Amino acid sequence: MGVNFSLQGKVALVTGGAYGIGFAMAKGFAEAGAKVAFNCRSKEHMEKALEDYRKEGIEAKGYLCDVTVEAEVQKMVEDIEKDLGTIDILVNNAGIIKRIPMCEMKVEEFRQVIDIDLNAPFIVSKAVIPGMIRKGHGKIINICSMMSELGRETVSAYAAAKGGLKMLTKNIASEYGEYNIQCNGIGPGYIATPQTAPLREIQPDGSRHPFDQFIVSKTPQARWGTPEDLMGPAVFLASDASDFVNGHILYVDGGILAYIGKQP
Ligand code: NAP
Ligand code: GCO
Repeated sequence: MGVNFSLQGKVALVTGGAYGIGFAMAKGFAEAGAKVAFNCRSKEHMEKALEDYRKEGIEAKGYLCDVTVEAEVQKMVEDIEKDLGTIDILVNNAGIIKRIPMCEMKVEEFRQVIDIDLNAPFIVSKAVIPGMIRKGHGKIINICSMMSELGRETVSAYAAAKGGLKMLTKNIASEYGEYNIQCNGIGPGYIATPQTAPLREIQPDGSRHPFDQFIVSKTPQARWGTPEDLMGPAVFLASDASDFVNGHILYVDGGILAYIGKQP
């Protein structure tokens, strides 16, 4: 029996799949045969995304939905089930970051990051799992982060959320493995998307951003990741090929977590 990486006939929901990492993973799923659904909050982002998917030859279905609002999520899942069928693959990708020194961060700012990056994966998973149980299988992929393992200045809320998301991943794997649902995480390293654009801005003197230089020096592969670097790992964790992988966080980081850094 050959290894099966195909997603033929599967229904995949990628939250926040309008652009960035989510868009790339959804493209990978479509190329592997899946029917793709995605959501975002902005009508403008939605319309641009549908055009971008069409340019890739993908008839993705887009849903305007704020993943922090349970009623919106439940309606979206019902609509996807009517339009495409029961969801086989869920990627909790939608997320934000706020880079503010902790003691300067307002409580509502901290809460907003936790709400989107941690509470929402709970809300969406809770809405999708019953259908997976009925179907007898399911794949949940939570997009964690290097900040599920490490901290750094100004990202306290984000690191707390992504650390929690790592443990939510392990707990879903523990609680629903008996229903043939595998729940794993992907921990991207530093990826060139709109979320990290401020860290890569060219300086007034034309030099690269100091953080850009720092990350490249800390990455054995000496480059930022691209959203496309996440496509293969996502297809693997969404496919039958990973049916006995459960509760695992797959870091796709060019080796940065393994590397102490070059001696100056
Ligand atoms: P991005 O470019 O900022 O895209 C985020 C996506 O999430 C957008 O489609 C956004 O669309 C959507 N979104 C945000 N809040 C939402 C909400 N409340 N409801 C529905 N959709 C929402 O981010 P990215 O860099 O692709 O990152 C995607 C995921 O990977 C995030 O979870 C991020 O934490 C994680 N990650 C990123 C990196 C990196 O280096 N880029 C590394 C590790 C992990 P709307 O604004 O239109 O809603
Ligand atoms: C930051 C970056 C990181 C990346 C990613 C790393 O400000 O440090 O945004 O948090 O987004 O999460 O894995």
